[in-house]
Amino acid sequence: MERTLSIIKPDGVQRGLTGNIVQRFESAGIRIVGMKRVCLSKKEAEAFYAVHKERPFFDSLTSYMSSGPVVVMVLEGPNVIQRNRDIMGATNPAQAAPGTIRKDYGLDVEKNTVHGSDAPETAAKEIAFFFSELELMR
Ligand code: IDP
Ligand code: MG
Repeated sequence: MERTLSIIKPDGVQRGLTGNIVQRFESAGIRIVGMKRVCLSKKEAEAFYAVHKERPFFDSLTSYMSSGPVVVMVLEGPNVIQRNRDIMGATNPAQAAPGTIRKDYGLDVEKNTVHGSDAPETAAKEIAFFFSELELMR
C-alpha cells in the first residue's frame, strides 16, 4: 500500500473540474484518504516547489500556483504514485497520452491541471507539507 499527494491546480479548480478528476481516481479504485481546498501564498508555493528553484519557470510557476484555490488530496492504493502519474499524463499536455487528465484538460506546460508526487520520498514530504498525521488517521 502506498500514498501520494495529488493537487488540482488553479486552472482545474477554476474551471470546475474537481468532481471529474476525483471521479477518475475513484473509478480507478484509488482511495482518497485526505482532501481539502487551500489557497497558497507565493511563499508557500515557493516552499512546495523548492526543488525547482533554479529553473527558469520557478517564478511564473509559483505565481500561478498561488493565483487561486487548489484542492490537495492524499491518494492511497497499491503502486499509487506511478498509477497517479499515468492517470495525469505527461507534464506537457501536448505530449500527454489520450485519455489522461493533462491531455483532456491541460492548458499548457505550466497550467497542466494536476500535480502528482514522483517518488516515495517526495510523496512523504509533500503529504506532510499539507496534512498532519491526525488528519490522515482512519
Ligand atoms: P511534473 O508536474 O509532471 O512532475 P515537473 O518537471 O516536476 O513536472 O514540473 C513541475 C511543474 O512545473 C509542472 O507540472 C508545470 O506546472 C511546471 N513546469 C514544468 N516545466 C515547465 C516549463 O518548461 N515551463 C513552464 N512550466 C513548467
Ligand atoms: Mg514533478
